[in-house]
Amino acid sequence: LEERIRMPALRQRVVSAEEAAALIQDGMTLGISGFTRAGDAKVVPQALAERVRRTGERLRIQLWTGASVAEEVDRTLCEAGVVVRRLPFQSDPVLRAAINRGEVMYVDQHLSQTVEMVREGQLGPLDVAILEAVAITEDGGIVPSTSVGNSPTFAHMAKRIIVELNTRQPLLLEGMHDIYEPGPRPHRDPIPLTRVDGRIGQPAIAVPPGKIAAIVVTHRADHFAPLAAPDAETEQMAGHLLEFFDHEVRRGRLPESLRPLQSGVGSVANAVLHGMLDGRFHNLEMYSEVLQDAVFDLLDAGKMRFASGCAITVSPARAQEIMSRLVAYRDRIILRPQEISNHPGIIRRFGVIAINTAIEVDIYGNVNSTHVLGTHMMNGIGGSGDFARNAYLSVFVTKSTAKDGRISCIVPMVAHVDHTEHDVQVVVTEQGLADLRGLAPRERAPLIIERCAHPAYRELLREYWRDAQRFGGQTPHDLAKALSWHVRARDTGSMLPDDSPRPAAAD
Ligand code: 0RQ
Repeated sequence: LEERIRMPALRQRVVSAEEAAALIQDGMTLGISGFTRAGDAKVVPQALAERVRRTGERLRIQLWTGASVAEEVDRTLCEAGVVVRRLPFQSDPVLRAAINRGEVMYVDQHLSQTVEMVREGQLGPLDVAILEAVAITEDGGIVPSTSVGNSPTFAHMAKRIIVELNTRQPLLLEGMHDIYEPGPRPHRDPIPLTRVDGRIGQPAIAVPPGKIAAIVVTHRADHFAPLAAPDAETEQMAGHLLEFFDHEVRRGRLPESLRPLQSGVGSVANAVLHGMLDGRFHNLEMYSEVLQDAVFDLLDAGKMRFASGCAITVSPARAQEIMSRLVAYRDRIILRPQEISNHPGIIRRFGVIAINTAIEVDIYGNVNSTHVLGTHMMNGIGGSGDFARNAYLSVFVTKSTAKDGRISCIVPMVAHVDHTEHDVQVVVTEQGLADLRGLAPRERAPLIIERCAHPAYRELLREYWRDAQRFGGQTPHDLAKALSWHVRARDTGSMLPDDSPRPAAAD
């Protein structure tokens, strides 16, 4: 323990998870560590849920995180009926259902923005921060584990801090973080990060040691989710995108090292990055939020020179092996707070190529990433908006249909907009790729329909687009019919009119 808690006075603060959870009372706001299931606070939230179940007491909290956290937190606390408000991102099915029943108030935020609001008190006070750490330094600094997330600002703003000191997480993680908090507005200095591998901060989160109210020692591994294996369609999508990059290199618009890459979580993003193992691209850099399996493969293969992210989120199958070889990655990976990994100004500065996933795209290139049929929350916007609006190239990928072909992911009008047409430059489905750069809405529609829509919906979309033009305008729509596909799907389970041929099942 001396190695992990290097400030002797703080060793007195080691308590059980139950004792630490006793600091949390009804009406409080908790800010916990964790980003895409990496570096979550694990045992104190569970002890809290257990206490509520045992005592039957009334306890309602607001829960803030970095991004999605594992079942141990979101599901456990939700099932205990403890969470009344949650931000800024989640992906748990139990919590999602509670959100869609209107029981949990979910604030779906751009991931770079939360801490700006927290620091300026716009979301109210933060009572307790629960932060996973691999070590506490000689002067009380908190060394995060596999993610940084919002932890620096949570530590800075919380009245009290509980540290979950995780001895399972390798101490080698120390030194991989770059903790930097921008100064106050409106006269903030420019953020001095001018290279993907630049260091501008400290290896630990500096806090007054007196603020650390409790330390709980744990030995729990991150609970990562399995990564969906690539299928024929995700491989086709990756193929279209790699061909497009190749084309851009040949035209002299991109170097063979491309530009720093960002990719969302999931199998398409992973398939695209995997495709780069065999491609002509080399000396790649990543400026992203999540570092998944493929990043480690590219680093191993010598194709990627450096990866900057906010979290290491790998598949359970790879986690142990990657963590045991951390020494090989230490000098080629930096983990940053999410307001820096996702910072609009830095993304613009680096000219990032952003690859994110859509639920549906409309014929003009507006993207819905969050709401099924316009009303039901899936996960949240996450960092996709931070990157899409500010990227050198903003790419959105989606399969052309969902639910065995009953839903078209290319629609006349999206039923909820996360990314407007202004933030979307390339759309990719397994059918093909539409390069929308420099095109007006009237030029975008036929391209998206012909290149990206599934053949079973293409004629229906052509028909809509022909009719819509009768109403004129910069962006022609038949407003009476624009959302009729969604209404039909809500009422019948399918966007296809009764007499349309059914497309073959998606797989
Ligand atoms: O439903 O699980 O019930 O089968 O949506 O779809 O195709 O498995 O794809 O797992 O990559 O998720 C956009 C949700 C895609 C995700 C989204 C249904 C489909 C399936 C999942 P089932 P797939 P993925 C990085 C950046 C927003 C945040 C973001 C996401 C389920 O990528 O949340 O990009 N992105 N963040 O059947 C009805 C449609 C549908 C549909 C798909 N049109 N209508 N259902 N589905 N299209 C992360 C962070 O920032 C932290």
